[in-house]
Amino acid sequence: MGLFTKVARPALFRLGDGDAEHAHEWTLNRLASLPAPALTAMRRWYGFSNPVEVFGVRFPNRVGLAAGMDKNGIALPAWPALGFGFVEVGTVTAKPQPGNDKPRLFRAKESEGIVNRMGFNNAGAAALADRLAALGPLDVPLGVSLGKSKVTPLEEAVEDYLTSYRLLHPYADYIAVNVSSPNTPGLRNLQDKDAIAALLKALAGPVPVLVKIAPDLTEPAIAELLEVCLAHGAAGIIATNTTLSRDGLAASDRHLASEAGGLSGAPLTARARQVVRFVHTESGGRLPIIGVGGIMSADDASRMFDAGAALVQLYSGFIYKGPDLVLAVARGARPSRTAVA
Ligand code: FMN
Repeated sequence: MGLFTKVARPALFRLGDGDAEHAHEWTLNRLASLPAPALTAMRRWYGFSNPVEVFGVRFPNRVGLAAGMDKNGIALPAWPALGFGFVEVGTVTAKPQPGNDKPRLFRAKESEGIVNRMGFNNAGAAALADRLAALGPLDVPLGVSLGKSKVTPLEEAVEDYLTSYRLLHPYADYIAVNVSSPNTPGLRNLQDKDAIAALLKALAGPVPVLVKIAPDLTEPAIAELLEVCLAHGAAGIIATNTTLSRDGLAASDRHLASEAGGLSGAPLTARARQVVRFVHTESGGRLPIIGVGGIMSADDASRMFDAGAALVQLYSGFIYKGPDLVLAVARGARPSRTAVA
């Protein structure tokens, strides 16, 4: 059992008992203020090199930080030091917005899950662009996740994404189009054929664009979306976002079933993998996949690779297991022969 599991996690979870979001903010701020020698020491411990090229981008290893952990990019140098081979910042929106009322983040501890309805709380695309300009290039690839501002009507979504894209694409190794958060009313309608086609057309350019999808889509809906992604030059699929399902919650966490929001972590493992397998098979391996959802162990990651993922990302697993998991997944990453690389 590593230092994180033995000491840091219990302390953080106690800190977060009343307010999980407070624990999150506290940790992010600590990570943001780590001095360079500490980052170097961490990197020596957690860094693992196993380079791979996917959609034309070279990754030092196959394990990334999922969107939502560092929405405003305040702790960017810390993530590679914790072993991540790429980082996805955001989701950011064209207009800064406060997100939903608190509380909006709940830990389902027994189930190793998280329920959140953050609602894209973020400082806005321009603030992130300023931060990235000041920081200079990261030494791992940077994905930038874009979402729709809450106040923007769905009919004006393309222009809203485009505003963020124009500000941020110069800093991004890839752009993630988030059309799958359950916490912005109507957002998931943008997964429909015509809407995603319009978005992909508008964002076509030199930077690879990936589409992040929900685990609650039916297979016919995913198949339709994949056709559009292939027709309009999407570079890949990120599967999956959080689920509206409440299956897999342990008895002591059942009270969270009635909280609105998306569920992540262990209850999502099987469904996310199933979606990755479907995307891989249905697209004939033509769309590289970033597999995300319920990766809580190196074994879960191996199964995600076997299902067809070229890269994986962690969110809840990192909260529950800490940086030891990043290293274990990076070390064990052996994508199957069928995975797109
Ligand atoms: N996904 C996004 O694309 N954009 C977000 O802003 C975002 N915010 C999140 C906030 C929280 C608190 C959590 C728990 C997840 C968020 N996600 C967001 C979803 C994660 O990136 C990931 O797709 C999902 O949690 C499944 O992975 P996991 O089971 O490893 O957590």
